[in-house]
Amino acid sequence: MHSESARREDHHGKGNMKQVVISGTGLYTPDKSISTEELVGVYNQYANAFNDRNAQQIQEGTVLALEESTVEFVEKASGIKARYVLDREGILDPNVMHPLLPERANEEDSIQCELSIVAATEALEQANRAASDVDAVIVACSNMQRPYPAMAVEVQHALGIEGFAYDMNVACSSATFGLQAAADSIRSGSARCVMVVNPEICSGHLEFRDRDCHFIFGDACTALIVEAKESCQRDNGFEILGTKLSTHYSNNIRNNFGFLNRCDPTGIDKRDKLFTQNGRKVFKEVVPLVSRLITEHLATHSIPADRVKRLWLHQANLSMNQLISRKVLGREASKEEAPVILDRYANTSSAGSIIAFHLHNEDFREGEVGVICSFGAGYSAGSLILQKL
Ligand code: CO8
Repeated sequence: MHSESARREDHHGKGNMKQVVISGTGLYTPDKSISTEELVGVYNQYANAFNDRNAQQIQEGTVLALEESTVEFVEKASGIKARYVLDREGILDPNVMHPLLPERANEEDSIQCELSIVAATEALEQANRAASDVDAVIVACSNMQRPYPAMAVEVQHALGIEGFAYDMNVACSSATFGLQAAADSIRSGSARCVMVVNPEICSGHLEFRDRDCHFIFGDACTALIVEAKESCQRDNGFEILGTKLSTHYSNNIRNNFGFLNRCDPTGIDKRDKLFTQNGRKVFKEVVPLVSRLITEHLATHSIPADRVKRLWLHQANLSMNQLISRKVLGREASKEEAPVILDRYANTSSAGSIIAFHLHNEDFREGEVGVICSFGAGYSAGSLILQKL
């Protein structure tokens, strides 16, 4: 393959390029959780109150009655049984139905910074690194709680890190895109050790009053330390054999909230200022896109599917993951081969595949190979082939 197109196809650590490793991972899990039963309960209280309030219009046919949500549907359609959240009270109050997270003064750590520090501290410990060893921070997630100063610069400051930091947003693929940026920085020499953090507060951009999606998301934060193999302080991390990213424009997952429409005087459709999706289309279109991405990526590295010990997939929908694994492996994947954390965490956007990796890699032996793969709005998808050192 022509070298330039090979570089575009896949960023890998062969030839005279520096070998790059993930030397540590960390996870922040909120201490509060909401079961699907509780969430369905509050939705149904809201729906029944709405129907009572609009009984006459419903009878006249000018307003559509809201149907009840059911635990059976949610568990069957998505595989989600519970989700961790930063605030239960607001979400479970039928008169509020969103997290109550008071704004903080400029002098205080922001919420995303606070979560990032917890996950980052665990990742640093695992990597046998101090914050002073890190020289770049990438905060990569679906939504930043403010546009600037960058959350990443705040995290950098809070941890006492020198060097540079920046935010990036590629929705559910933010972590894999951030990891490729980190690996590229190390190979190019612009950084020696990079921290990638994914503080996902999905409950803040979810409409809990929408029956079609009220159950989908949860909150969590992941962190990873990426560095050159030659100077790594841990001898049993994971080498990044290659990264491959792919994007295709789609309107099927959107959030139109932005600085130009905050005070929209026409108030066209406030519902579009939170997460919206055409879930069925996403399912249909993303499954082939992602299975092709992983299959082609493995082929670039001459790695047959049966050499892959584990797929740490984005956690959006159980059937979706089962289908993707089946297409990649050519057979059903066991729970060990494609671990699921969706049942307890729900979809935590970019943190999902990293949570699966963080919680399910201890049994890897030297030379064994696994794939982290994310997918989501954009559409965006990212694949990382990892080999245990
Ligand atoms: N309870 C009972 N019934 C329901 C409910 C409910 N809660 N919701 C819908 N139904 C009904 C519908 O009314 C419909 O009824 P009918 O057949 O009579 O019309 C029936 O169930 C089927 O509805 P759907 O077609 O909507 O259901 P699906 O089987 O498609 O399942 C899912 C819905 C679970 C949403 C599924 O489509 C899915 O998971 N799709 C993939 C989604 C996905 O991967 N999205 C990626 C999003 S991640 C991302 O990138 C965004 C990042 C930004 C983070 C945002 C944070 C907030």
